[in-house]
Amino acid sequence: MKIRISVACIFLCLSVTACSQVKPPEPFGPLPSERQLAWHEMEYYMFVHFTVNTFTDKEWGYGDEKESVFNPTELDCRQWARVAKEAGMKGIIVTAKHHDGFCLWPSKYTGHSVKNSPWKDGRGDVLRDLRQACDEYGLKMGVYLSPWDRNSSVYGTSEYLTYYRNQLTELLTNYGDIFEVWFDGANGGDGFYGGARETRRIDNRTYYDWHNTHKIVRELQPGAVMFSDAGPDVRWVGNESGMGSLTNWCLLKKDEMYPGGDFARILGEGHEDGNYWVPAEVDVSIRKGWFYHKTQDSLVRSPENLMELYYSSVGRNSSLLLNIPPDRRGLLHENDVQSLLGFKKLREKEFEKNLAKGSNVSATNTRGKEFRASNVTDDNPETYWAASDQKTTADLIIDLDSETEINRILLQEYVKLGQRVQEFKVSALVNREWKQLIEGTTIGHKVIRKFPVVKTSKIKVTINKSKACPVISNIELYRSPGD
Ligand code: FUL
Repeated sequence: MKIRISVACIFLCLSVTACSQVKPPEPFGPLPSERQLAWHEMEYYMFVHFTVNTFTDKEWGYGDEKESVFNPTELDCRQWARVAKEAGMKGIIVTAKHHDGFCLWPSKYTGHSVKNSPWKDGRGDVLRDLRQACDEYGLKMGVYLSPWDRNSSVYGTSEYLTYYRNQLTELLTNYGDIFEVWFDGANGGDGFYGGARETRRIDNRTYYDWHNTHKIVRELQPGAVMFSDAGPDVRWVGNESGMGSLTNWCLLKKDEMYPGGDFARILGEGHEDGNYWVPAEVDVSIRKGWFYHKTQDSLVRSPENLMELYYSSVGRNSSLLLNIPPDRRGLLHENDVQSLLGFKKLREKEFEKNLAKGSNVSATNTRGKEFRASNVTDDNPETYWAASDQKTTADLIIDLDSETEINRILLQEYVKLGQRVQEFKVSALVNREWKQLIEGTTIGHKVIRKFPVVKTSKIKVTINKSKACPVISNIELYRSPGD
């Protein structure tokens, strides 16, 4: 009898333990790869446009520039890296080759490069210097290799593909780990083309045979993401003015797209029903131009303007690739540096204290103890709150303990399980009633939203619509000094 009771007890205990171990939600839809997840974490990094254009005062070089024009007097990649680091950036992407075809490294495959310039008597290599500087400052490095080459005599023929891939191979073999390869979409037109001085048009759907070029990147740099209008890993946001889209899916039907196509709106919003994970990157310049022009020294974006860019990029589920063009010395100009560092200070003040950190959170639905609501305020990106399967709406109530002034909210989905939320709103308890502060659509990796200051002891985040049970990893609240 005694034995039978003990067996029954053990059985009961085992089943209770089994029941309390609720399974995590099944992943939903396309998911980010490891390399994309690492990229999502970067959020803010520097673009460097530098080539013969810096010395000829152009934005697009024709391709006939003499190598001798490239002659920076104080080129110092360590200054670029030091500034990037101090500004809080995580990496630097450099125009290894822009449309003019001039190479910032001594490529074996052309004479149109630093090796025939007076800089360091032709023995210099900007890529090598940048690699060393990035390593010294703990930054990642990326390369821009323009597919359009207005210098190359073979541009427009199949021979050019070999040339392009050889150059890509040099860049991906000789300069350490590359985090992003940037394929821009400007394609074909008039140019020098080895002296032909003519217009060459290519069919950007077929000419580049991107599939085989992508294979080279995967093989040589498996950790690198590839950027272009249509991915494959990171997509253009569809404008160069710094505007991410409020609705921003990390999903894209990329097979229907190609670099240089007319897809601006789709690129902003992504496809809600997209079949690949291809998040958006906002590329924008601190000046009007991408390259340095003395006439723009007084037209550098202010710290406040950069702060707005941050909200419209990182705050809208995108990353911010901010261009700071070195001047003819080869240095980032003092005005740009001042603005960048001013922006860093503003950002620190803007997000000085996360008022939700450690707060108790309750939810109208919770999947199980392991997925409890307070996971969203525990400052651990690996824990999350999730609702039960089939539940696609829920409220999360953050208890701030006492009346607190708030005017910013930051939300993150646990994107390793897919992007799910389609509609949400945020309310505050004011005079015992819920007052709506904002409404939104997508969340994804990160959304940061502003609203007028409200004094409250409770904030409610309502998920109104989600493709599958919502999975939220982080919520932060701030009282920023900004509007
Ligand atoms: C575009 C180029 O045409 C511009 O010159 C610049 O490099 C920008 C970032 O990408 O496609």
